[in-house]
Amino acid sequence: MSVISPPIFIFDAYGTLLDVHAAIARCRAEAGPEADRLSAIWRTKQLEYSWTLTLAGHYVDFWTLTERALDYALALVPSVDKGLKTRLLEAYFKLDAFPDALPALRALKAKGHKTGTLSNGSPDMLKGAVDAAGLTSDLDAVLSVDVLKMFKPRPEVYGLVTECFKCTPSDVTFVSSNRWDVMGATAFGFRALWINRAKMPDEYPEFPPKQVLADLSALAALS
Ligand code: 2OP
Repeated sequence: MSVISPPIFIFDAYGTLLDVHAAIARCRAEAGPEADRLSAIWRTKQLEYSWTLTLAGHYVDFWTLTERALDYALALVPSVDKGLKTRLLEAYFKLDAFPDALPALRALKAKGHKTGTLSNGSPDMLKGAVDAAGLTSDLDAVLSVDVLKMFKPRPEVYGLVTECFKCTPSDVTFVSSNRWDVMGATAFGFRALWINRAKMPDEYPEFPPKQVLADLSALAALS
């Protein structure tokens, strides 16, 4: 299957450009043997809160949800020192990008594509992480759901992209490592690529990705 590459490439942020497990990686030695379990629970709860609140018609910003999810994870995994909370949150605010993120953005920019990110992240945390990761100058737009007070995968959120770039959904290639986000983007009419770094099984059969890629380095080969 060939990749169709409309001119605008929009990336999910957390888990796609930014490594959500980079925070625990910075404290791994102190966190002990259950460090990875803690990080997985942290991420799962953070997402769960965003979806359940949106379903209930409420909104709490993603940074607050990130802190609450960490509190929950620390309570559930008592072997990890609760004193690491501040360091973990500071690290999350300035997450590392995946090593292939910047080269992929640069390759797309060199080919004349517009690029951006659309994230559930609140504006401050998104700016903090994108700046710290050195991605800012290679992104034409950094879009947060916060203006709408609802989270992906609500269709209104994907509409922020078409509004920002004054384009139609078919002009957009949406890139995410989160299969649920690929579902939302596909349902909205974007051509979505799934970055399946973790080799997870496929889901959401009604809303398949246009293509599955192992990582962002494959994007550089798109024309
Ligand atoms: C995002 O950046 C939460 O990964 C999700 O929107």
